[in-house]
Amino acid sequence: MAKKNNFPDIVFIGQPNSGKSTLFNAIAGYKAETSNFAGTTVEHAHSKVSFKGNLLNIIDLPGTYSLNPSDEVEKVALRHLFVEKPDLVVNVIDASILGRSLEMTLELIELGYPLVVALNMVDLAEKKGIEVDIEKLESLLGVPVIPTIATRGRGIKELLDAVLTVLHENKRPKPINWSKDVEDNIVELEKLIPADFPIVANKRFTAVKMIETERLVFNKMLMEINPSLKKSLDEVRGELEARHNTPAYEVIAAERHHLAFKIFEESCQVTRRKKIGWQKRADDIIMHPLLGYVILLGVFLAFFVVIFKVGNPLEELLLGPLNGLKEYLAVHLGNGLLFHLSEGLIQGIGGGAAIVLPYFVPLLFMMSLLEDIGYLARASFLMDTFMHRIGLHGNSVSPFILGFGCNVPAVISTRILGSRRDRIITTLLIPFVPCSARTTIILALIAFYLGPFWALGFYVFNIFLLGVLGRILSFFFKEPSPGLILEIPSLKLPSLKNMARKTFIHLKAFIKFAWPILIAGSVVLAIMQYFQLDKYVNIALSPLVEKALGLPQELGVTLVFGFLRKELSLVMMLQALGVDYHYLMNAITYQQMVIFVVFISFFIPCLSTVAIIWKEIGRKIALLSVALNTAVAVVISLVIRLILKL
Ligand SMILES: Nc1nc2c(ncn2[C@@H]2O[C@H](COP(=O)(O)OP(=O)(O)OP(=O)(O)O)[C@@H](O)[C@H]2O)c(=O)[nH]1
Ligand SMILES: [Mg+2]
Repeated sequence: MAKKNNFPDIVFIGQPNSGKSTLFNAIAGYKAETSNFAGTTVEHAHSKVSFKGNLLNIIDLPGTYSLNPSDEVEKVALRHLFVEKPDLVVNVIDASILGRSLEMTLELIELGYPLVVALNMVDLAEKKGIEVDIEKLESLLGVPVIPTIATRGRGIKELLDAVLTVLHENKRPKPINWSKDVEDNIVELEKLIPADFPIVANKRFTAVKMIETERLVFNKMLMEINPSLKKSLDEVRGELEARHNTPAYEVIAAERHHLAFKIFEESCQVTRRKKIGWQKRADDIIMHPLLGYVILLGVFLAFFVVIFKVGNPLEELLLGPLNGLKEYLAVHLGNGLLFHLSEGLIQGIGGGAAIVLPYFVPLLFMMSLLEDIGYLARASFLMDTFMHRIGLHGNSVSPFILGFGCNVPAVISTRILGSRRDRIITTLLIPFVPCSARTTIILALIAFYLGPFWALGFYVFNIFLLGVLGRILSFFFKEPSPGLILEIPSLKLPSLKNMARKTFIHLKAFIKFAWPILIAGSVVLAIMQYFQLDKYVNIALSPLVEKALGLPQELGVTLVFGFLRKELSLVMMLQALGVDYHYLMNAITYQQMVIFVVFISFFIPCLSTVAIIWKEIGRKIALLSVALNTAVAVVISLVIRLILKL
């Protein structure tokens, strides 16, 4: 692969099954591309990754046992290493078989490219009772060693930090020390290599490989290009072989093997299986490929319980006195403009309070709790593969979960996403997540009149729609820089102070910006009602409401109220039709009811959501969100109307 750009090339190299591809996928995610090595059919994956403002080109090489190629695939991988000369090598090694793995690390040290060791599978090593003293290993090897668990995304951030440091310092590893006689032979041969000789990496590495790879093509080639050097090489090698009474390549291999095991023994303690701490045991369950998802589902359901067991009753409790106040004012102020104004004011203030206290605070508090104990990062990691399908990263999962409670804190929480692109896509998708207000409508209408299975079906359809829209949006918002490197922190007990602080920071954005807009919007609507402008709204909306959707004309104005707060649509609908909830079906047909719910669910996000998108992401995206939701609502409602007709 020719270098087309000036991003540093980082190759992952290591023995087969050391976890290179797992590590690569955890970093590169959905942006990975595969291509063949020039002139071969051997595939490799590569991806541009942005990390802390640096673009890195990461390449996942096929596994190789050593730097002496033994089959075609290894040859291709190594030719890439030798010819393309990456800017940095990440040697991925299996910590549970450290001694054997270090032999190749030693070879890479000789190669002399900037090097970082990813000590992968430390979980397996630990289970085997191998405890690695990382600092000791680093000092023995002279290169940074970063413990990782690729399957759980652990250590990836630290690994990339080390990569950046080594790149910036352009630090190269110091050559290893051979025994005196081998060292002498290497130095001797090094001196014999002429200046114009095509060396690999450095003369020393070339000299070692010349001695070591007797039977390989390398030496046949040498015969042709430099017969006199070949002669000297044979002499040096002969000397070494005579002294050790073994083939030269075995001398080198044995020394390297010996050195690798010495380093292994000095840096590792093999104990009897120790008792594993609670954090690790908890991690085994939380990140379990099956149980992990069951737990995630449980957490998700717990959110629902909080929303409906705490949020809903709290909301009613709050709105009760406000409604009382409205009635009181109605009696004392009559039906004049003053009453309508104060009604609008109460509506706006109450509406904001009914979002903040019952939903916003508990939801954000729970989310901060999950973040604080370290669960959120793990949930994101579990959802990463799934989220990649819709063009996002795993960490978009927490805004979505929040969205089921209330879209407003969900939009604010997209601040945690790394890139603006991810923030935009996630934000555009959030209004399609049925928030508690919409769930109330779905339950009150679909579940009540058609049965719980229809409501569930609606939910499933909704999630499916999210996926489809995600794919479509990620197609439009292509961006060269991906960039999610999850830091998987250790599990720990939560800090109340931290949680309160985070909740408050997020709350501020709503109180200062969205709430005033909500109040103003409510007052404007109240004034409209006073001047009986709703008639005109109904007439203006009738092409959509009556002609396209086949709903009664009077429902037009309920859509406008739905814009203030989604569940207001329900109340306003009953009011507009002039019926009691239980007699709703006398006024409209089942078809109309379904279409109404579908339309209300998907059509423009509520005013608070639009306001918060405006504030957090920008005006254009807020308008785009309104347009997208309206378009999707119209299309889906029309399709459903067509289906129901048939
Ligand atoms: N327990 C544990 N398993 C891991 C870890 N990293 C990778 N694995 C598993 O190890 C196996 C091999 O991982 P790969 O990523 O395919 O290894 P590779 O180095 O790309 O292998 P080759 O491409 O064949 O050289 C997979 O089953 C992974 O799930 C880890 O840190 N801990
Ligand atoms: Mg692989």
